[in-house]
Amino acid sequence: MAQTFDRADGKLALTHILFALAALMIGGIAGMLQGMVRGGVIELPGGIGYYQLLTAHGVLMALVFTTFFIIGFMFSGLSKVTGGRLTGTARGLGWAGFWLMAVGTVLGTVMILANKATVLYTFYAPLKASPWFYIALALVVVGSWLSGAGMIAQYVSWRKNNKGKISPLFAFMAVATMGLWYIATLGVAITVLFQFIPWSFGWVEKINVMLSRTLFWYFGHPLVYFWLMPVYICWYVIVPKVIGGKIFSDALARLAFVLLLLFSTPVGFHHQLMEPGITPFWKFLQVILTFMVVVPSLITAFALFATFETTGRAKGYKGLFGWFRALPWKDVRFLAPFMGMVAFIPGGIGGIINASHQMNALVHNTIWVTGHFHLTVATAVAITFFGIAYWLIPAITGRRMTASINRLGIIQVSLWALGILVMSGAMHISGLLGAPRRTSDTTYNGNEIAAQWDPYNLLMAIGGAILFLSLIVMAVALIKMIRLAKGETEYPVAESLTPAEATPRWLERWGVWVGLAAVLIVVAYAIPIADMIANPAPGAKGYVLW
Ligand code: HEM
Ligand SMILES: [Cu+2]
Repeated sequence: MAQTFDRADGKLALTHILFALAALMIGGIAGMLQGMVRGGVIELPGGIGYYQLLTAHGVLMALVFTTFFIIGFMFSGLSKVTGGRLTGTARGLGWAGFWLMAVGTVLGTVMILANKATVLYTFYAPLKASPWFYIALALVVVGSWLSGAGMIAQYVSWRKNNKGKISPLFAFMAVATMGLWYIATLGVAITVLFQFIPWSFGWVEKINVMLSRTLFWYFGHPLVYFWLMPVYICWYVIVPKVIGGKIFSDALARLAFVLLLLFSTPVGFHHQLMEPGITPFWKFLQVILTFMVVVPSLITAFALFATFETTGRAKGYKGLFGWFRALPWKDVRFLAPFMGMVAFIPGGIGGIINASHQMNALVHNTIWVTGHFHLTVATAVAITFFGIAYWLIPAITGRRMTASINRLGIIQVSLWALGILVMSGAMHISGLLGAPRRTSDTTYNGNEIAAQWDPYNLLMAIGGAILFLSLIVMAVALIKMIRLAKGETEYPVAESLTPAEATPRWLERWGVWVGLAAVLIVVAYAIPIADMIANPAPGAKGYVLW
């Protein structure tokens, strides 16, 4: 019997998802304009600064769209797999978290629009924003902590009522994701509370720049895994069901998540390879740890294709690659995440290039980097989220997904893939030719090398326009979805090929994993951070350069 989605839980999840998509639409306008400006197609009207726009884009896309979507999606899945209903505590914490994050987002956006926080989403010191911008960031982080507490409360309550059983895979993965989030956000919370807020209020004159950047990247790298892990939830748990198959191995999936929890944090220095003030040994160590994340990524690639193959063979498809034809190419619930997987192949390879010290020297701060993360977060992650939205919204609002929604979805994600191919491809090439990221249109006084970038700048603008068109199609689909007829839409959650008893219990020993994660963080960070505090550079006053 189809189980209707709990209405109160549906409302919590839907509010998060719609908030996320609103941020995506506004961020998308900014992104499209950036492409146009860089391509020399337009100039910004009304005194809007390029960096102001870029700050809005980075914050709304990388921080707001992702976080709200992830929290909404994970609450919905928890409700689904842990008995069809969130406990009052979990739901209450979810709403409290939502409101804190929403207030923080609005406050932060107002500060950016007022041109009082044009510091980009990385808010590097010594650029100094209004203190209210940092307070806004703090509200978003604290809000997400409440939501995380809600999810963990739900998981704990399930385990209490199901003693001795292994938890549902979705719930395990959601807890691992939020566990990583708690570890990661500790860094950003410390720098915002103890460095940026006192400094921007003028209570202290100077800021320790190296320390603040280090704490930012202590957060900034695991942030990318916080985006990716919910995507992996979809790839591991949702996609197998959509294609009519089963999860290849429950234990392997859990192992991948445990490895992500361990190796996502002690690696932030790979964003600081070009910075003085960190000795090469610590950079080397963190780069080695960075490459450990390749292991869970390859596990994931293996498990997914194993699922595709076993499913196809079970349906009777023969030959080495016959199973490929068994995949439901005309189902947006599959096509979108599959496109995400494909984008993640060059995205992942680019990541390995970026993290390698010598090659980083070539691409650092060029628009190659922007090309890289539009393949990863803006495609592998975003397009998977789009694929989720098309069934999730009808499922949690008790409506029936139609063929026409599916068709719009296919058009939308195909346009997105095309737009990214053009824009991100151009970014990669012109980045290799030396074009800097985070720069408005400039000819560098007619410089020859800069002239080489011109055709790619134009391609970026064209790609950006296609991406924006994709968002318009999505807006149309959203309006249609709200007006769908009442009915049922499946919330796809796959079962495992292997029996649940086959999963080793030690995978669920959180104390061990969090403890090991802490040990790795201490090994990678304790000495260099102690050094930054004990032997600080002179410290910087704040600058407002916009
Ligand atoms: C309509 C779709 C999009 C377009 C046209 C677009 C375009 C751009 C462009 C042209 C830049 C580079 C500007 C520069 O360095 O000078 C940029 C930066 C960026 N984009 Fe996008 N983008 C889109 C979607 C997204 C999405 C979905 C995400 C993340 C979920 C995202 C995250 C970012 C981030 C984090 C930056 C870097 C900001 C910074 O350097 O401070 N973008 N985007
Ligand atoms: Cu990183």
